[in-house]
Amino acid sequence: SLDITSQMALPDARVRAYGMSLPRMITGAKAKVAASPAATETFRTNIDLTSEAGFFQVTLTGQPNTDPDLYVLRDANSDGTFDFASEIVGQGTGPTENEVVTLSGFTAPGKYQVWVHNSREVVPGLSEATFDLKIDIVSGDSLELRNAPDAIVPGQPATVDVCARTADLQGATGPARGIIVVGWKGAVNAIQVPVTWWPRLPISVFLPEALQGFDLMAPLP
Ligand SMILES: [Ca+2]
Repeated sequence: SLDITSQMALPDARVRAYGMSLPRMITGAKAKVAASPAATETFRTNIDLTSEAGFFQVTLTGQPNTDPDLYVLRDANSDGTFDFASEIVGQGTGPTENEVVTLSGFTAPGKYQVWVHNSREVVPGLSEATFDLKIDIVSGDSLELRNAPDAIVPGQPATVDVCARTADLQGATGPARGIIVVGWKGAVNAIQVPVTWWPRLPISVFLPEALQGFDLMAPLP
């Protein structure tokens, strides 16, 4: 359980949970050099996000002497295509072989695509870049909150019970990750508590020890 104590009234406090999720790994992907990210040589992979995500990060690890660029697009107008000019939601276009894109706040459900554009031959003649992708998205409803308060009274601890529906995680090789978000008006994601689940017996959900009971001194900006 998670104990929340505030020194000030938070009448519209909201506690939400995201997860549990495991990152998706893609290894040994390849892209040939192309002038434009919209070219067919660009690597693309689909992400179908069916519920809001509390965390959304794509990490690209490339090989030396390559310069892949990373883009995350969302089919915002739901026309079934990803338009490079108008539907980019995140990008990493540094001059080296590694890139990371982290979407801020909460990510709306929808159709997403990750693009990797091999932007140039760093070494003449090396026209193909090889890279790994880690797609780390925390979403889903297998992390359940019971007794989540809709108001927090000063000095009075509110206890939230955290349960993982482990049936949803059968076969997972773990660790799976969740996030509990405590927020209030004007600071909807003020406090984020990570939760980790390991597939071993007995089934356990771990909250970080330092955060099992914590005081809210004042809302963050
Ligand atoms: Ca579109």
